[in-house]
Formats: sequence, structure tokens, C-alpha cells
Amino acid sequence: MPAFEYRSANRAKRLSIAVFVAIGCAIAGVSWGETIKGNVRYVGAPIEKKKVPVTIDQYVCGKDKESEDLVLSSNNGIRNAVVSLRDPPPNAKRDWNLPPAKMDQKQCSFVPRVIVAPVGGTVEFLNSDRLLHNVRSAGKGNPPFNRAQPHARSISFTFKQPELLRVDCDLHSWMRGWVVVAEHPFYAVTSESGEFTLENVPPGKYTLQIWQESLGTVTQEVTVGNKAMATVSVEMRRK
Ligand SMILES: [Cu+2]
Repeated sequence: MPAFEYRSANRAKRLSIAVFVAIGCAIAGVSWGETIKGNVRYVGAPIEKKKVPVTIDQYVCGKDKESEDLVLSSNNGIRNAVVSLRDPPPNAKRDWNLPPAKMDQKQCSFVPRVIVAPVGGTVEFLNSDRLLHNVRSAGKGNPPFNRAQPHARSISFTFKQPELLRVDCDLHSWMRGWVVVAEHPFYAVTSESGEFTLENVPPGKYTLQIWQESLGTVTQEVTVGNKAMATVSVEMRRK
């Protein structure tokens, strides 16, 4: 076989193998990206648990509430920290599939306290308590809102701009929630034990941004390779 034909045949063979693997992965639902798995941990002086004075509506809210602005697991895993890629890969999908974001009001707390919603997505606020709450937020990129919310009424808002929004209830001063309006899919909220997973991240070097409402923001570099799962341990402390 002449050299040229041989090279062409080889190239065609390599191409067909690549196409075959790509189709195989697509059928199997395998993505090309990798997973970043990690945990966010508190380091520093022990945190004293703060009590929140419940002055009204104790029949629903309870008499004693613990502050939820920094909740740690038994080994100092930080709950409700938001982990994201500061510089997402190019062409990061804007309209990704997230289940509809919901934030309930239960026993006079926002549950979950921290949620992520995509830009253009809707957040539904609920009230499971048999009393009146309200939901108020003074966003800058998104229109501010302030709506009374009787029991069992659902109120939905759509957010058009990426922003970190604080949500309050004016009737119960301790109530606080956070809506993270995200412009790309690489966001995660840490679990009770401080763990998080970011999936389908293309190989590359990234800066992780980690935010927690009472500890602020820290960053950490992470490299995602072609094979192994990237694991990260993040430490946060009081500033
Ligand atoms: Cu309330």
C-alpha cells in the first residue's frame, strides 16, 4: 500500500474509533467531564452555639431556636456553604436542568436556608406554618420584593440577573434565607457534613469560590484531570 493511502486508512480507522467511543459514551450517558468532590471545614476557635430569642408566635416557632448562621457537624463540616467555579469553562451551559427551586417557611425558619437557582429560573416560596410570614429581598440586579405570605400560599419569583440575595421575614426578625442566582451550572451547597460535589467539569485548572454567610468568601485552586476524580479540602475561619 502506498504511504499516503496507508496514512489515510489509519486516520480513517482512528476517526471511526473516536466516533464509536463518542457514540458509546453518549448512549451510556457518560459525560466527558469529571467530578470535583470535597468538603468544607471550619478551623479556629470553637464556635459557641447562639440562641435566638423567640419573642412571638411561640406556638408555631417554638420557644428556643438555635442560630443557623453557622451550622457545623460533629467534625466541623460547614453546612450551607456555597461552592462554585469562579471562572466557569467556556460554553458552560446557561440553561441547565435544575429541579425547581423551593424555599419553605417551617417553624419560622426558611427551609432550606440556602438554595441555588439558575438565571431565568423561578423560585417558589411556600409557607407551611399556620401563621403569617412575609418574604422580602432587596436585590440590586433583580427587582426587590416584599410580599405577605399567609399559610399555604405559594409565591414565585423569576430572577434575571446573577446575584446573591438575602431573604428576610419582617414578622420574625431571626428568619433568614439566601437565594444564589447562578449563571452557570457549577454551583453546589454543602450538606450537613460539609460535603459537596460538582459534576461534569471539563479538565482544566479552576478557582473554587466558597462563600458562607458568616465566614465570608475564600478561594482555592483545583486541577481537574482526565481520569481521576478531583478531591478538595477547604478550610474556613473567622476573619
Ligand atoms: Cu415569619
